[in-house]
Amino acid sequence: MILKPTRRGVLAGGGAFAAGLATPFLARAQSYKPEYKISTVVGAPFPWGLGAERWANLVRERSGGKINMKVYPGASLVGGDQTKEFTAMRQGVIDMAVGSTINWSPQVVELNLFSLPFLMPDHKAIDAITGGEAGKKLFEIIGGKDVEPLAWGENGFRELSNSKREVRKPDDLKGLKIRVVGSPLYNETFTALGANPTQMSWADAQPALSTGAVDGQENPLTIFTVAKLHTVGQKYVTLWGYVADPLIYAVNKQVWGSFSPEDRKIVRDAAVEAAQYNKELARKGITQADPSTLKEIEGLGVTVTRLSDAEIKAFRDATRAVYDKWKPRVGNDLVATAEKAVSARSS
Ligand code: X2X
Repeated sequence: MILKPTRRGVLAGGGAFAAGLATPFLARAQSYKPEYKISTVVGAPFPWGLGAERWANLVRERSGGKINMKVYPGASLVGGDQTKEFTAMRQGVIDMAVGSTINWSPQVVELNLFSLPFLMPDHKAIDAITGGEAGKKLFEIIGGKDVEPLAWGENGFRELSNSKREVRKPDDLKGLKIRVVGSPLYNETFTALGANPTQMSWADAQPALSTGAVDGQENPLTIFTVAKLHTVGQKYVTLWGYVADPLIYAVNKQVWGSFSPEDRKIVRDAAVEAAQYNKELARKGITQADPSTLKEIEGLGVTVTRLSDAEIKAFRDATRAVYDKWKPRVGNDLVATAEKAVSARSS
């Protein structure tokens, strides 16, 4: 059925020689889908969703409309269960994703690296890991699982919020019900701190906060502001920067293989540019040089607590056993490479 018109078209275009050259091209052109679905957990105007939109727009523009990518936020392609996103992409149920390392860590255990408490003290530390040997190794691992990773974006440093009280020391967390996601590493971290962690998706988290079924959560401040978490009772924010989740821009391998080399370059370059834009947005307003987002949150009547180094050390000490336990699970070499990159980073 498909072959006949193709052959006729090719032969009409100039005989057997041209047919030999042109067939692979036509076969490929025919296999392009009308739409490529990008999965994300949050859409625009979160930096995460804006990055995914930018990726789609750049590719549409540069491919002359041939590659049409569409963002599906809310992990809607996996029924809201964000921890199934990687499997769905691997199986080709979804074509592409801008996914959090946390959500993919149940399938890619090495991605728990970024969830080791207090591994990364600042943005330079994240960049030293993702931009160095450890980042390369992680892309190789993902590349071995039917997924082509293209670029590192960012959700961000995950700060703690709750509805009950200011948290300055581990003891303040005692008995607080905290929503977490992803890997058992989070359960262990919060249990070590005396809190009462409970796993749930982002879709379930907001109603749970709103009804008081849980007291608190941890997420980047851009998620806090855009999702207006102060309206679901989150009155206290502690800046402790205990983990950060990078995002990975990625494509199912079969889809990737179906693109011409020129189109692959378009998709990869666009991912790198969009991820850079995403990172800039994710880092805006939360640094000491530019605290505008922090001010905005305080303006909402939220108490924002910045911990001193000594106060952070108390949390680090309390979670050290979890770090040590997970180090071999993540991979001793990989963690050592990441630790070295962090201590050698430029300041
Ligand atoms: O569910 C979360 O907390 C979120 C939105 O940050 C992730 O998808 C990891």
